Amino acid sequence: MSQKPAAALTCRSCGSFRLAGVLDLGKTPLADALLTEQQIATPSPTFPLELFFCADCSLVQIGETVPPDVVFDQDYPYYSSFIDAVVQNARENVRDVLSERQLGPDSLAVELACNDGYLLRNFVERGIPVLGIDPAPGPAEAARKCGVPTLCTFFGRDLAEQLRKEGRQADVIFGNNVLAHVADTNGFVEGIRILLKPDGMAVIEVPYVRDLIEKVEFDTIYHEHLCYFSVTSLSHLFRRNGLYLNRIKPLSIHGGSLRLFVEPTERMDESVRSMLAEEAAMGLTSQRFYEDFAHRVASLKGAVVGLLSRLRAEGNRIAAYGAAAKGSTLLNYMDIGRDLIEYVVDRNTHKQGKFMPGKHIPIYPTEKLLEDRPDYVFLLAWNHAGEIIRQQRNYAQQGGKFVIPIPEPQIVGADVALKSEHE
Ligand code: JHZ
Ligand code: ZN
Repeated sequence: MSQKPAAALTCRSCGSFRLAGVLDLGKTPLADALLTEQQIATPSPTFPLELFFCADCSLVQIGETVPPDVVFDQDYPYYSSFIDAVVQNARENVRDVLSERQLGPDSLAVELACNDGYLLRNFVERGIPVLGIDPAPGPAEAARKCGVPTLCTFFGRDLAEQLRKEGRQADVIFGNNVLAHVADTNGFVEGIRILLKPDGMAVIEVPYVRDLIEKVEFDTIYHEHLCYFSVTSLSHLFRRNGLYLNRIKPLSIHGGSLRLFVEPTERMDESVRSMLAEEAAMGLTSQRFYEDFAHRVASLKGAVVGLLSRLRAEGNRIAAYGAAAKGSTLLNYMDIGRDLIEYVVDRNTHKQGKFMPGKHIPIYPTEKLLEDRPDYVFLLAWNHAGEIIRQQRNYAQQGGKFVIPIPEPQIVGADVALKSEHE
């Protein structure tokens, strides 16, 4: 592992210079910057994508910060409501919060990065006031259309102060898959403290770095994701900003996530205590835990490219499913282009008709799979394998097969598609 020269980088959370390089994925284009036909004629910008570990607070992070207004621009294409598992997870999250907190017409539920309103509409339906905040114009407009009043802007300390002055403090603040995305990590967490009522609670979901490392989910590394959290690093981050990580619920969503319950008063329960102890015992808080990761990622590349190349050499046609941001990292790092994958399908209408960044593979509606019947479908959105395979059972019954790349390449056919229907 290379030790980063002290000059340039400091930890996004604790400010330490003691950052050690974990993995270098080279220079890649922005993962969600899907291209139009005109745009593929000119080269897209690429940015260094390198992962570091902080020896002081254990936070794993990338070095590069692409300006947030470039990442979350007019064309930001991620709309949560296209993914059943995400909608379902949000519904359960709200139901659980309401089962332990009495919220009514005088309460306020805020969501940071409310996207298209997939979560807050569960409160709107119950007559509980909400406020959505999201910097991406397309999803923010979609949220307003489903009845969620939404501020299209970035959240941080200043906005929190302003809302508080206006008397708009929150009983509950949700933030799913947003903490890793913000450039001013401490300012964002401090903003949560400012905006919360003294007896309020923040419910935050983040992908878990332990799953990333253990299951070689290297493709979840891209410029949108600045941080990759452990319980240890989170606990330091909240405490520094006057908040306490009191409870954790592990979730399987997005390859393995944590739902964090954070409050202005400390009352840490056993779920946090045991995970902190487990992380220390398994060495996740030391550089050594990350040492062979780069090697495991390189081996995975060999195995995936080897499999796809063999299938093509045998005369098979391969398409991919899911124009996911993670798919962009995978294709670019593994150098997989149109010679191996003919096209990608995706249910998100905002992505259809565009092209994958860097590799310029075209994106079509999912119906194309049944019409065209490629021999294999490569699951770029492997984290939704169950949902996708269930939905594509007709394709599978007609002989189509799926390739799941992570944690190791695996081919599945109709038997799995039919079995997963009953799960
Ligand atoms: P999916 C996103 O990452 C972006 P991505 C973001 N940066 C983040 O933090 C993580 O999520 C958590 C499509 N699909 O969820 C929809 C279907 O077409 O793996 C999506 O385009 N049909 C905010 O982009 C893509 O696949 C389906 O049935 O890596 C999946 O993207 C399903 C299930 C998905 O996230
Ligand atoms: Zn640190």
